[in-house]
Amino acid sequence: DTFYKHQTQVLHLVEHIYEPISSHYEDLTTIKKTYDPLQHLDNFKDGDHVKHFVHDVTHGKYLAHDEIFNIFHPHHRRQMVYLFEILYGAKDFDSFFNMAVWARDHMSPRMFLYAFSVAVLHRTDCKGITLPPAYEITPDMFLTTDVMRKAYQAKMTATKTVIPMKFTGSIKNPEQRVAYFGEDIGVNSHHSHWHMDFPFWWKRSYDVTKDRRGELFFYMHHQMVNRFDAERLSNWLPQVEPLNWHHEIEEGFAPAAMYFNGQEFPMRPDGIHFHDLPWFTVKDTEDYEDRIRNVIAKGYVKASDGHTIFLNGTEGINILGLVVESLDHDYNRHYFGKLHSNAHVLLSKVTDPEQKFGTPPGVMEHFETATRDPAFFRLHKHIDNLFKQHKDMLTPYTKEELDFPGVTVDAVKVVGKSEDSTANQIVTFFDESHINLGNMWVHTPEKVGIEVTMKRLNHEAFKYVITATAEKETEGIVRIFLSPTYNWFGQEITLQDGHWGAIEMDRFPVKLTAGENVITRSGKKSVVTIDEPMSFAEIHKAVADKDATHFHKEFRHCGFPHRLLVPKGRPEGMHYKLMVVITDYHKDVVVPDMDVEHMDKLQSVGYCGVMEGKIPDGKPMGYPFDRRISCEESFITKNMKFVDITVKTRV
Ligand code: CUO
Repeated sequence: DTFYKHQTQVLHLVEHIYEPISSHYEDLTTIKKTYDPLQHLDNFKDGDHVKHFVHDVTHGKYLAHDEIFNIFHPHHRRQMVYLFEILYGAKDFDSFFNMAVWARDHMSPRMFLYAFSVAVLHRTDCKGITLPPAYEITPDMFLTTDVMRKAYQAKMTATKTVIPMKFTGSIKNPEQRVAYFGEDIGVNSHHSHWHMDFPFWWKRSYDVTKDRRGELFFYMHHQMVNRFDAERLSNWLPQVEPLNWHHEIEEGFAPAAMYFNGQEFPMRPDGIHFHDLPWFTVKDTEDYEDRIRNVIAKGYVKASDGHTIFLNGTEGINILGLVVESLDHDYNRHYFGKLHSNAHVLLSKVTDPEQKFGTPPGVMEHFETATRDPAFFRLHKHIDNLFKQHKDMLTPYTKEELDFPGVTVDAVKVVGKSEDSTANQIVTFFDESHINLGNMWVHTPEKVGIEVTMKRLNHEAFKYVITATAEKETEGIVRIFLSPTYNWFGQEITLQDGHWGAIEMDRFPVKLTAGENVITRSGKKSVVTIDEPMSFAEIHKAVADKDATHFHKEFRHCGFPHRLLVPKGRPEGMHYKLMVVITDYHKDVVVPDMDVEHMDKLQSVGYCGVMEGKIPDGKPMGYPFDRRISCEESFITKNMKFVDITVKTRV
């Protein structure tokens, strides 16, 4: 019961985020009227912290209510982190919540929301509490201006309305063909959620394990880029080109969106060059990158305390991820700079580099909006190439390493659910996302529904059927990847070229009995995706029903949207290679006492890792396709099977 009470309180606090706390909620208004943080300093880890915070906020030193919170702005971030530390350090739930209520009405809504959300995600007494999807809390960060305007009209006139939203741009823009991916609200909330689970400003002193977070930074973005490339291919577009600091950014982008305070997101015309910012230059960025490239080429990094760490071990990729995202003091973060963050800022401010016109931040400076801009994928392709440079230097896996003695994969089949489905064919289609805007405003009469709909990619349910023979009873990990068969020119993609572009579909442990095994796995269970998040209304209902199944303590909210698991394909069918590899569970798993059942229960480990604890699969992410493959014949061992499948999009 306490849990449901807390869950409801959290929901109420993130409703109508741009308006003062609603007078509808008595408990919240009571706290608001009576709570004085200065009277409760002992309830926080650091009482002085609270004192300073209250002083600064009440003396107008914090970002004003109608200013735009930008996580990449050092002052904004410092303020947000300060609040986060107070909320995170509150000694019990009530102190945490009371302080949050106080803060909510005293500061910039999105700054509050960010600090509060990260605190909810990390406090042990908030385990199981579900935050509504970001696109319902701050729809303005996901919707276009015309849609928001229509929504306001509907609200003013209290008219029930369904507003269809179009993707930005016009038919003249080839990038428009893949807007359904970059502008998908699920992709954007996944990306923003990932960055809340793994904040780049996270401090070691918070004492929370973020296992292999540098590697996850590489891998999650690597997979997003690979998936974007696959979507491009299915729309007859070539692979995304990595950004180059000295070439023009060919494609412009017009977000057609407006901040809550009425300022427009800046647009970028075609063909702009990077410009120096007053506080760092393009040359700085290049220099930092050169230093990273040198370290990769040498194969070791000097830690801040002077000792040498070689990058050719399994830790190598993780360290590089930390360096590129500038996460860890251990690896000379001043020497390597903030390559990735600075690149986001350079792109975002490219049209007003000197801030002459006071242009607000571009989409690249918010994790909720970044992937809308095709340049996001170009930037991340560029960053991804650094990681590729490192992986290419590692010795390719040998046959002995790749093999799983005694285990053979005999056959692999994909079976669709629908009546007309053919074997080894997956059908994709477009349906609609719905966003309820009811939570934007307090004074919307309850009965008035204001909803936005937009096209979204989806696919029919399917399952994998894998036949494998084992000489004796054993346990394995099944790793499933998808890779386009032909490139943009229509030439067959070899494994030598194509391994880096492999898309991870699933990874799960299995028990194998001696003899023949038929492994059936539903696509739905994929360890890289999550189901559609519960809406505000659904969470409220689940609370009212006290339906505990929705609030499992281990439940993960980070993960790629399940409906985008399968790339779109083409109307006539597009060829893909489905690559299935079974490896030795006992060699791979690095968590003692982790049994198959337990490991199989972990959700969305693929791109989001384990929230607090170790990732059981010790193999490098992307294994065995992460390293160079010099020759296809010598790579494929009998514990692997590649089959041709088609992805057909229904029009
Ligand atoms: Cu996710 Cu660049 O890290 O956006």
